[in-house]
Amino acid sequence: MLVNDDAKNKRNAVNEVTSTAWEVNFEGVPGPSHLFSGLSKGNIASTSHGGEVSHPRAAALQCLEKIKFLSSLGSKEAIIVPQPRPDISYLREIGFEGSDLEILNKAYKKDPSLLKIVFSSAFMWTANAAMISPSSDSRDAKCHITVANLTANKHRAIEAKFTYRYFSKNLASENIIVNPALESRLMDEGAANHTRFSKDYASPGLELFVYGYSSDNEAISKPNKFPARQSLESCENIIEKHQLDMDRVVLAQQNPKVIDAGVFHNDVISTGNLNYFIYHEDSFLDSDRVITELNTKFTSLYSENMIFTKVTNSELSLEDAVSSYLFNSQIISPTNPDEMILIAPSECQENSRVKNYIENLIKDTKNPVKEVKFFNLKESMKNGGGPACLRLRVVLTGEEIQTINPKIFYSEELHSKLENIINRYYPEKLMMQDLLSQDSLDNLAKCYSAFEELI
Ligand code: SUG
Repeated sequence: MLVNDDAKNKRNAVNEVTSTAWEVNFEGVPGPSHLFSGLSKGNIASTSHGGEVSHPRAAALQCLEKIKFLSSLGSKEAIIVPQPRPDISYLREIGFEGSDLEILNKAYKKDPSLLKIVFSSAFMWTANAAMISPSSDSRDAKCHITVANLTANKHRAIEAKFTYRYFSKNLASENIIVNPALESRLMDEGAANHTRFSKDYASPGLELFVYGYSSDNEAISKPNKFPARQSLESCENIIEKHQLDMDRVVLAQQNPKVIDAGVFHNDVISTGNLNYFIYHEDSFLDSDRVITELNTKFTSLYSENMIFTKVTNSELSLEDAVSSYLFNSQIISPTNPDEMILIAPSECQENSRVKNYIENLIKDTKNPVKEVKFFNLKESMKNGGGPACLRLRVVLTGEEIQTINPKIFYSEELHSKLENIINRYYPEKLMMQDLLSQDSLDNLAKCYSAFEELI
């Protein structure tokens, strides 16, 4: 991809004017029909907890606790409200007719898994909502958002319509371009397979796109046991749509071996923030090449090296990595880029090998991680979603933030309104059959109109 000088000048000029930018976390909130449905093949937590009783109220309150804490540290937090469920439109599209309750009963009789799809609360994992390139990265100096099509799983593919409406309504402007999901052939799971590196949030960044297979090139190896969810072609399509230069992009293939070990998204096995990347040695098919390319491109941008932590099998097995979700921790640096905080799931604290690993990481002065904070997100974790899955990172300049709907930003007031809705409408315990009544449908409808009024 060639860059013309005009575009480059424009990009540099914009960077000078908008020298302040923030990473805004767009946080997901579980819905009142949060269930353990065992829907995601290759996601070991989801399949192993399928059918258990869920706790929607606790699920949502656990997430709010995390958001409140991040906000108290100075992190900019925005909320993506739960998507309305059940998604009856999907059942109508595939031929069911009648009132909502009649449709649900007919679908349940035909195939109970149809109900698992339409009641799914998987939208809470907003890291899968979209792929984002900030304006400092693109040739047209605009922020680009491409909604993920999530075509690997039907219960996730139904999210794209609402997500597109949400971003179009609350973020889209002359400088923030919201693209609809890619055609379904190009399988895309959003920012869970994408990490951006930079010196500070305002500077042009280096974007890492990770794929699990190629739809067009049979020679590219595939996992044997579990499905790969992100195609090389979807990454290429987004790189082009977002107007990124290849000298600031790195493409990496997930190691099929890790997909078969339960790494259905790359954010289950590596993560980064600013100039720092922590990854398991088995993350990529050619991890050494990926790391060298990242460092070479980062150095040519900033004349300084990136900082890497390679976690070896002897330090932590893939099994420990997947069961504890260490790599799905959020790494944040709300005040100082050299002082990063790991926001880890409490499962990391409960596994002594992982806990020791984190303690040593913090002691080691060669990396910027200075502190860890553990969160109980068990209701999300039982479906395979850790702290990082629950947020979508969007780097925005001060000017761009001004153009966004202010109602979506987290505040104490929004917190208490969300808490009230959750305490009022969310069941304490839930099994799918509990949802098949007019009372339950009425309760869900009231709950969603309360959310709609908020934003
Ligand atoms: O797509 N789980 C989600 C978890 C997504 C995690 N996100 C990131 N890694 N960024 C998924 O597999 C399980 C739903 C259920 O079984 O009820 C589910 O969809």
